[in-house]
Amino acid sequence: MTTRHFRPALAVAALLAAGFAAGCSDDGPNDPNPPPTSADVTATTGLAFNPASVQVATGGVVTWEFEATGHNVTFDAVAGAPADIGGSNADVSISRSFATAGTFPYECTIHPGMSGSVQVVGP
Ligand SMILES: [Cu+2]
Repeated sequence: MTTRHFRPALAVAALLAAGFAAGCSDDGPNDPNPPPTSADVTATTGLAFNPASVQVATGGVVTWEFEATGHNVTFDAVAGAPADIGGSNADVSISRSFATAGTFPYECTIHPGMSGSVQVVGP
């Protein structure tokens, strides 16, 4: 009889423990992983920015690594966008820092449809 009384108690304890564990997991959004301070984008010979979208923290740096085909990075007219990487750039890496939070779409004006965006997150 004694053990029968203990078993439900143990089951309740186990459920409470599981509940606490789930509660801890749910606290995750209160302490999200911060966005990275840097990101790399490859401007490929296949006429694409890879990845097409990157995210960095405010003040973060994005480096475009230009492969053998010449490309540029021309930002949409969005307040806070950094200077364009104009002209035709091949076999070189060029960085821009992003001081302002927001979403900054860009394109390569040499290759219609070749576009990407940088999302800058945080205060
Ligand atoms: Cu291009």
